[in-house]
Amino acid sequence: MKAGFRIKKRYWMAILVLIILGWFGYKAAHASHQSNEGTKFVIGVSQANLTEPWRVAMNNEIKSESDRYKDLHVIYTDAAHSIDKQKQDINKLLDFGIDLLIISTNDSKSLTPIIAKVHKKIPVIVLGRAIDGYDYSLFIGPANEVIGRNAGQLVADLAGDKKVNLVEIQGLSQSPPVIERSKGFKEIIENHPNIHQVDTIVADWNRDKAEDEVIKRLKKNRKINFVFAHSDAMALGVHRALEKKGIQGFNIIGVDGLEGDDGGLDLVRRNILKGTFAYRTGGKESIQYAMDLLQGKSGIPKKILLRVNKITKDNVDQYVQTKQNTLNISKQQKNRIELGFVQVGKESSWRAANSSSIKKAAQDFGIELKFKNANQSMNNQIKAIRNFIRERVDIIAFSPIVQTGYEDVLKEAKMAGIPVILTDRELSLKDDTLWLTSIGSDFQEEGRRAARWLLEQTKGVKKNINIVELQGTPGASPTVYRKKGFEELLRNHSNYHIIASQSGDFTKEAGRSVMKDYLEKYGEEIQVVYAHNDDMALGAIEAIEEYGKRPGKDILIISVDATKEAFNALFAGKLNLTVECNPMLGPELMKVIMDYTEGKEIPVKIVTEEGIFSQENAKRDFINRAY
Ligand code: GYE
Repeated sequence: MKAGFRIKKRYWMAILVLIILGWFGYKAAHASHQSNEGTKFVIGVSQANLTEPWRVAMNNEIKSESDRYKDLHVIYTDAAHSIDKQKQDINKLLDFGIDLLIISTNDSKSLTPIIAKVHKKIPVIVLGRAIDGYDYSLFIGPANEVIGRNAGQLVADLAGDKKVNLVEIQGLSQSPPVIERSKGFKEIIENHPNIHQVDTIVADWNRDKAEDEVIKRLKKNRKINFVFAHSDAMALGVHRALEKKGIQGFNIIGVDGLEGDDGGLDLVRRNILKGTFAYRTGGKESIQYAMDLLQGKSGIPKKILLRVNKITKDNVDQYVQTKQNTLNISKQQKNRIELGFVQVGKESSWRAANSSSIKKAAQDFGIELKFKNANQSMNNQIKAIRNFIRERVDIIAFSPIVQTGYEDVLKEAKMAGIPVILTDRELSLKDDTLWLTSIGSDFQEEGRRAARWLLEQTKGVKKNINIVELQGTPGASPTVYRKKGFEELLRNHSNYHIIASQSGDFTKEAGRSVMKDYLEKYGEEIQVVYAHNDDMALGAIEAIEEYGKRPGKDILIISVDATKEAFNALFAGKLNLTVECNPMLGPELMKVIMDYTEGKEIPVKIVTEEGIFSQENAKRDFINRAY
């Protein structure tokens, strides 16, 4: 009897457990269904790993921002450092039917193909680390070269004239932030003969690896007194190694500036780090832009580079308190925002398209626009900016004719509490706190695209190829960087020679007259013209025809801008390539102004989307052109 009773009791217990499990299972399913109730968008977040504190902070930012949208559901995956697993994660997210992918990768190459494939189906936001090429909707990440340069400058400031034996501690070898931070860092320290980089340690962003490696190096070189680590986590590893060895007096500089115990800000406060460079992870911005993309908003750029803030003992507490980009204007106080805009001039058809884009976007966004033309004179621009300051406009935007000479007037605007936005062209000023953000093209990449096309077209040609160059306005950022990018790729090919290079000031007339001189001087030797904009190229085409040669056939013509007139020259077979430089910056300018008035974090650089147009693909794209 007893045994039988025992069996019955177990039987009923099992039934009871099953009922309880079933009930919780139903609740969980119903709850997840409830949490999906009203879901309009599903975003997939593919994270490379969650062992790097920076990525944990990034996911937390994504979570807190996405919680603000009731119609949004987010699914997270963690690849745990495995490239293959991240590929599987991406496919799993696609199988869930996500509407948009946010992905943060470890390196730049391995996932580029699968991201390009996904981008053909749904929008893709690449977050934190760049990938090769441009097959994605939007990249959001820190201005890594700025981080490197600022870190180099901080070492120089801390060292003064003292002798420095420095070790650089890098993250994952060949990852974009490592390459860019290292490049910026070396650009600065190579100008300081007292600073010697005696070693480089690759610690894969890993704190413990940094700790182990630096102990080995210290045995070889006891004179090390400075460390620049590409992340605060690795910097902490160095500190722990030195503490174990009882070594004092090291100057350690990190990057990331995260909150929390052992975060960069805490390490600076505790004087473990002499400095770090804080920037937002981009998690919050990725959700904001994802919703803009999913809702079909205009003015979405191609790249967003996040502002970098140098943090030392002097400003660490003030940094934490200050709300980034605090406004002295708010929408409820003013029904319309007043924007003072100072244009370069009327030198090119690109400029005309740029001006009309800004005027139309101001109307579309309901922003009151005060528009001034400087007729290619920097003094006129400075005068116009001063007038806007006197008139107390809410915000100033302008396209600097040249890269230098505006520091004083920008300081006056900052003193007056009027934020300034750079559009189109850039400044070479190191102090990037003098402007809110810079919206425009990657001019150096435009130069590379021109060279890449030429190398492709002349692949296998062994004989000398002589190029004449028509430069833009001397000292203007497009001139400087289109030249730099073009030369960067040709440098490795000894049979390409730039036999002449002169400014045509971005105008058709000057382009024509300079080309006339080139033809008189070099005649038959010229095989290629590289013009920094279409207007000068069109002037050169006229000069070549007058000389009796066939532009586009006897002499290859390569230019930049991709204006309507350039397309007509492509169709006529007189131009061979025009690299797009998008002048339609109006929507992005007005959108960033609206974001700013809403207190959103504003990136330091916003890069526009661009392509290239040859005689082969021009017809297909011409009809959709806005300029
Ligand atoms: O290429 C040229 C204009 O600043 C990118 O200026 C712009 C350049 C453009 O005159 O046509």
